[in-house]
Amino acid sequence: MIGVVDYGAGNLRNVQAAIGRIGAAWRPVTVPEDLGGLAGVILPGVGRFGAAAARLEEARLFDPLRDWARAGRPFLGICAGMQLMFEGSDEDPEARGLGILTGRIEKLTAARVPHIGWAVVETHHGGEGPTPAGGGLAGAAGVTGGGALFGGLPDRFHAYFAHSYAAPADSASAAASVDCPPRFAAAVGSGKVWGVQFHPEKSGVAGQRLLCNFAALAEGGGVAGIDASVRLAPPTARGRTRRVIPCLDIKGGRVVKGVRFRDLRDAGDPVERAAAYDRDGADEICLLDISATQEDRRPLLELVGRVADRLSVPFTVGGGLRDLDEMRALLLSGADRISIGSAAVADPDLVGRAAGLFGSQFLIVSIDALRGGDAAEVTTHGGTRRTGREVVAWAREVERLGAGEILLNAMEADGTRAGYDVDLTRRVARAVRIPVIASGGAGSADDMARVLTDGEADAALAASIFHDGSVTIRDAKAVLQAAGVPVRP
Ligand code: 1PR
Repeated sequence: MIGVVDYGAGNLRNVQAAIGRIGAAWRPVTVPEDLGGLAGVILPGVGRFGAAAARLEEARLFDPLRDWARAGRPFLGICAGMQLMFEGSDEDPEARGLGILTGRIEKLTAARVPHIGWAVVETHHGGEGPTPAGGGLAGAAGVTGGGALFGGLPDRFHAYFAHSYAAPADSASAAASVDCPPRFAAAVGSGKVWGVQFHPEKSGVAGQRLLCNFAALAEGGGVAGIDASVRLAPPTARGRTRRVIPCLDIKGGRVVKGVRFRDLRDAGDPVERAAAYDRDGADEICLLDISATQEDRRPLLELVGRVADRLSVPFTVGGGLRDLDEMRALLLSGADRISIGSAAVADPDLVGRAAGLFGSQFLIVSIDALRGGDAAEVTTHGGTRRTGREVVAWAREVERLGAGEILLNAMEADGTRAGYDVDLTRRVARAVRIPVIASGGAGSADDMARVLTDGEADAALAASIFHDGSVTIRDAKAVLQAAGVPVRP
């Protein structure tokens, strides 16, 4: 039995779903007594270092978890959970980490921070770990070295990251790294005590295999596992890649798509569409409840949960979000990140409050941009209300307030298939250091290549061309790769 530490930060559902998918038994750990009888412990992480450490203290789990890992018992920290294994972090210098590993977590100095998306992990053990045996398990209890955790994985593989801080690549405990650049530690630990900066629960087959290996380390075998015969294609890129994001606009429980935010047409069932795009190689799925703000409605938690349960890649949800409780509810329902548009304009402080509580990497601000000549104005309520705010200035402002990414919707281009607004995208991308998702107007994979190169976007979001099947995600990736854009194949 694997324990998953639940310290109230949310986002456990995806870790739990991923463990369930590999056939391992798990239960939540909320108080020290829950640790009794467990074979291994997973410490997921969401939010700021200091807030997460404080929650562990409040739950009286801080010392028991430290003692558990120091005794060499099976332990896996994920993202902020990995960072907590160190002595401290630049994020909250006064907060104390678990001190399982020596060293401190530092602020990332990459070109775009937060670092969000798929990047190539390079393991330090030099080649494949032990080949998984018997149902996809790598080695047995007692196996030490990186091979045990990385069994069945190539020495370079893609994994999904969402973070602004990281352990230095030269940390004594580093077992894998990413050349973002700069290079940082992607995995740390040895024996049965590990931490990974990426999200294995959101990293497709590679992530499943790693979780399976950890379960095997903990249980000493006996996990159903995954199909070990699937060979992972070696990455063609290095470090950070650009993302392709299909978007599901939702109204009345169905996927819809319009042109310039009007004339909506039905485009299928959200759960089926999302699962199909995941299979086709989507780097992330975006779901926007486009009428929630206008209808003054609460988030679609049940639908979000059903979509999340089918996904092995990250899931962003937006539309109608007005307060922290709604955001937390979405996290608990399986969203990995959330997007706010209208509410950010109405209450800019909400951006800072959400970033402070959940972490910037969790928070996207959606900007619906209406072009008028060279200028572009921010609109809200599905493009029906003008705000008088200029788009580039608003982008700078939301970055200052704590947004981790910008979703830039070019309304004039939306649904037209005439190409992205490359000029506006580039102006916004140059004005901020956080990543920018370009949205609206994709007509071909070449359009995506253009907005990811000339437009300097970090991700290309598209809807119409994927919904009508004129371009598949896999084909788009092939074109991007041929154009020299680093992507996850
Ligand atoms: O303001 O916090 O409630 O968020 C509402 C969200 O819903 C915003 O992100 C806003 O852009 C979006 N939205 C509101 N109304 C519409 C509409 O279509 N009537 N969708 C709408 C805007 C943008 C993307 C679209 C891409 C790609 N659509 O969802 O899928 O532009 O389209 P394309 O590739 O077909 O060109 P709040």
